[in-house]
Amino acid sequence: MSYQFICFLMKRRDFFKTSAIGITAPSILMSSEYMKPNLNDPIILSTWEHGLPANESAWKILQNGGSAMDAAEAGAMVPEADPEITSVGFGGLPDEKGNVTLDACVMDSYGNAGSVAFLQNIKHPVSVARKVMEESKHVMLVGEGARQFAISNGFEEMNLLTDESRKAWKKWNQEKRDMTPHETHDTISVLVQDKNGDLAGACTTSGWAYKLHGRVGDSPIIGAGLFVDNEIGCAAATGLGEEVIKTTGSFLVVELMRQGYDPTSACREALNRVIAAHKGNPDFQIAYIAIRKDGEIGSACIKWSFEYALARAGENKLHKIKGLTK
Ligand code: SD4
Repeated sequence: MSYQFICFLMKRRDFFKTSAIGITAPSILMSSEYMKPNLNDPIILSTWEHGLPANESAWKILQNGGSAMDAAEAGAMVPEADPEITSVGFGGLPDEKGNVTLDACVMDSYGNAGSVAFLQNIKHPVSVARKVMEESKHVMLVGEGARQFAISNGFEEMNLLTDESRKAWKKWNQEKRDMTPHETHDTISVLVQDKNGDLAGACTTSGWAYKLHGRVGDSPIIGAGLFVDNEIGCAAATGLGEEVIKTTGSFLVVELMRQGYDPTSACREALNRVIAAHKGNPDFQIAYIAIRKDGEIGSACIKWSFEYALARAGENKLHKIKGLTK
């Protein structure tokens, strides 16, 4: 028997010893031991400063009896509609050819998912993603097909470039400076737990500014930009999508919570894998946010700092955390 295999067996034995119930599937142990649903204490957790107004809008939906999914969608729609936010929806910075192309996804408490990628001329991709989930047999629609689906479901077309974003693109087009991803990345991800303890999430972005035409990031990819498992918890990402996709980041965070990691440790562990793959010194940002079924929340980021907005118990506040690397 190899040393690694003996260690593995010992670790499993320890795990089973410390669990109250005995030798059954770890996920079942976790759900009965830690995963008592957090009831009557809704939580809204969003990325970045624009999470604050998003949380406010989501909170109103919950107060009026809306579900976690209703609230997550309403939250994500706030920065989508705000022309001042240059990384989401209307006013989002375009790709290298000057087209605003949007990615978004949603996931509800029943494990349903909907997503759109490379969508153009529609202000609320998150709502189109929800329609894909609820009104089609599919999970993901992209590009022209997604646009046609949106129009046939009553969404109006509009030009998403503002004067400011057009100016910014023209300036970039003259210089063609390689943008580092963290200069322009500010996706909104919104995670919600409603008063029944049910979880849902939404994620929406215009992606990496001046990206190659056709580029799709992690935000519309279920398991990368967002993942919800109503038994265990939910997680969402912001930052360099290419690296989130390669590690199935949000799914990984939820699976780590299933294995017993608390939400912050789960976010850190998921990021540690990216950090290790980049020899301990990545030059880009990724941040995760997570809610565990029992109401504990967590977050971590790779570099510099990251802010998440947390609405809970009548308070809506921005929290700043430091990166795991310098
Ligand atoms: C992307 N993850 O398209 C998105 C961008 C982002 O904060 O998160 N910005 O890669």
